[in-house]
Amino acid sequence: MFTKLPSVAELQAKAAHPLDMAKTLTPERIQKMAATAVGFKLLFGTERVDESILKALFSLAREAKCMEKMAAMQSGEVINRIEGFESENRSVLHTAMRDQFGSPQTARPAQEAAAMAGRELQKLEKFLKSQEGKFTDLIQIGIGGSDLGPRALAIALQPFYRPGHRVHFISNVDPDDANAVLSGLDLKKTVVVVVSKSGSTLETLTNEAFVRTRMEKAGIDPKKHFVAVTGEKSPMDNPERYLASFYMWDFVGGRYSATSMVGGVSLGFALGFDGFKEILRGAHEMDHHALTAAPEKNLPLLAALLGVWNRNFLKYPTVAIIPYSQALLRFPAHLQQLDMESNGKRIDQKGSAVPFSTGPIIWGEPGTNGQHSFYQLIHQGTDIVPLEFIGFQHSQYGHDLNIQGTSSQQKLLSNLFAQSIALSVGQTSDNPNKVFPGNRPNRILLGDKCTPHSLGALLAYYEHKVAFQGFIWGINSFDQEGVQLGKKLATKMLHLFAGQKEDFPLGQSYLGFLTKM
Ligand code: G6Q
Repeated sequence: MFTKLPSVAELQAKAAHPLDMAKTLTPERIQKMAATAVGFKLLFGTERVDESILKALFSLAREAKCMEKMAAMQSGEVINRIEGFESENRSVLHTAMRDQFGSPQTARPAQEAAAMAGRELQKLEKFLKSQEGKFTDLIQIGIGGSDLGPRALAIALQPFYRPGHRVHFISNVDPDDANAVLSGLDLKKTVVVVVSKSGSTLETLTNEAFVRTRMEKAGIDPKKHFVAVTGEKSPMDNPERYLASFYMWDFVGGRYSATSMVGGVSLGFALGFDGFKEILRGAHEMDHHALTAAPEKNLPLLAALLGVWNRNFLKYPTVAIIPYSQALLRFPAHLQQLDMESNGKRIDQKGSAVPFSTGPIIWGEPGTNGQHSFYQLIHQGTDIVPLEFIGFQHSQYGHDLNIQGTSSQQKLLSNLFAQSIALSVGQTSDNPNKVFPGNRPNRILLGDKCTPHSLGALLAYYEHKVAFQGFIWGINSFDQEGVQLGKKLATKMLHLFAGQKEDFPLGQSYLGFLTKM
């Protein structure tokens, strides 16, 4: 168990006397505490760690067998399980979806999964060619893992879209979501991709019916406009109803599925097949890095260890992820799901309640916008919020203007670096209202430019950071029992709405409020 690992006691002792960053942060430290891989630099001089703490964190990684567990995951061992109890009991092979570029996995389950993904990719390439010129707009209908990752990527990569191609998303069962997207679209030139691994998600099936009906009313044959992405043999696996059907499998979790066909159809439509493959290539390079790089140079492992230091030893309950990049507008929302659904767990892989904190609360917004909103609390509030900044040296469009000696991109980066230093070092003053205590841990992940390739790498960096943390805590990062109870009760509630008999007095009393309004 995590708390019994030998390095934990050492780290606890060190955490009792944390560094004072006002005295610690130097130009040399910023230079030294940096690691580079797959086009990204991780700058962590502003985290509250020194060489001896880092050394103990690397011991922790060794004791928790982080690298062995990453190898087990990527080779397809059954790691999604709770020993001795009914559980999903499967491999975790989202990495196989992008294992198409050399240095392949040699273990049989991983090879087989990569071959299955390869076949779907070939199908996608053919499909995109066959539909060339027919559609200007694509709507993706899906929710949770079948929405957040693909949507975050699609928003981030708009400058790379093929001319005349637009992508839209419908996820919420709120009819206003579908209506807002549908208004203004020429349905004759619209292709709809319905994405549901289970093929049985209420919101998605409802929205599919909603849009199908709209098409039928407009005299359009949905069969020529609807594409399915689903699990084999799911209720949606019915190629008769669709223009094309693509598959995903049990061994790809919803929140890890953006690089499967779950993201493939819409991103391939928008960017072209080669553009989607660039995302996969970037992700694959980060997979290989996570698997093979020494812990001291391994970006996702370093990020995971620094996160564990902040969470379990300095005891901070939340993490803000702040991209200084408008492209990454919805990336924090994807990471919220990725991290909190994976590591928001209270039992270990043997089914015992854990006596320590696991996944933190993840939230975030792009900078500089956040600076004009919640940064007050981050600088001077009573709770310390560690921050993960993401930035890119170059803008995507490259059109920029020099105003008063600096470009907009330079203004963006100035703010990023200034915040990192201000949060770390703080400010003294005779006026208590102008005191900044500093010691707010933060780090910067700096890339060159947000492109399909770098975004694929960034996506995988976070997937592996989350996985490494789960390995350290000994929890199962790949199931999501926590969302089941609400779904079950919502079904009971729906029965009440439909006037059916249902033994659910608590729900009945809520319903009572509606009729009285
Ligand atoms: C992700 C979760 C969850 C899931 C949605 C949609 O890891 O399992 O967010 O993706 O509930 O599920 P379907 O794809 O089955 O519709």
